[in-house]
Amino acid sequence: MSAERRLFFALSLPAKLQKQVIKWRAECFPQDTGRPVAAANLHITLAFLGEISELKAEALIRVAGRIQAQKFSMHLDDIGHWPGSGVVWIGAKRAPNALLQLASVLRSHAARNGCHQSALPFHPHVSLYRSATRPVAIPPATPQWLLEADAFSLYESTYERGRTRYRCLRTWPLADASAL
Ligand code: 2AM
Repeated sequence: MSAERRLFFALSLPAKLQKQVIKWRAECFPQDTGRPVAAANLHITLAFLGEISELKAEALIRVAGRIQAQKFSMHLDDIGHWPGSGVVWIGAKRAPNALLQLASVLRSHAARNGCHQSALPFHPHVSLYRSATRPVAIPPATPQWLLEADAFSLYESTYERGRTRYRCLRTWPLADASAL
């Protein structure tokens, strides 16, 4: 029997934006805020699939390739802390419809393929810290970065030598609105 892998669909952050976020984070949060997420791991999860078989992964790769979704841009203008999960995040006060639609389609395909989906509403965010269980002084604002999303990807999450790594398995382009 083939091994299961921990997979998720996500939007990546361009390398330049990753660097800007990391620099701002170091300037704005105390060092003991929590476990900082590595620059290369900054992303917006669209649909979490959990530990799944190769067969399920192949089925989801096929459906992802048939999704027709459009490009969008979003302002990363919101910051928050979820003490329960220990996540400090940045996100969007107003998530673009194209993003919500893409996540919704991916999450329903995931559910149809037997991947349990959280009952919590989808709240697009970039996790900056994990294990932040104590109160966090949240900076008043982000630098209002603009994230231009022109593709989405399937990632594998692995844990090796004490480090979480996300490996991009496949990427699909998002279309210009005029092409749909
Ligand atoms: P996050 O989106 O809050 O950062 C890979 O593990 C990604 O999937 C992480 O970004 C993580 O959280 C998200 N994730 C992990 N477990 C999850 C779960 N049970 N439900 C939804 N998302 C999850």
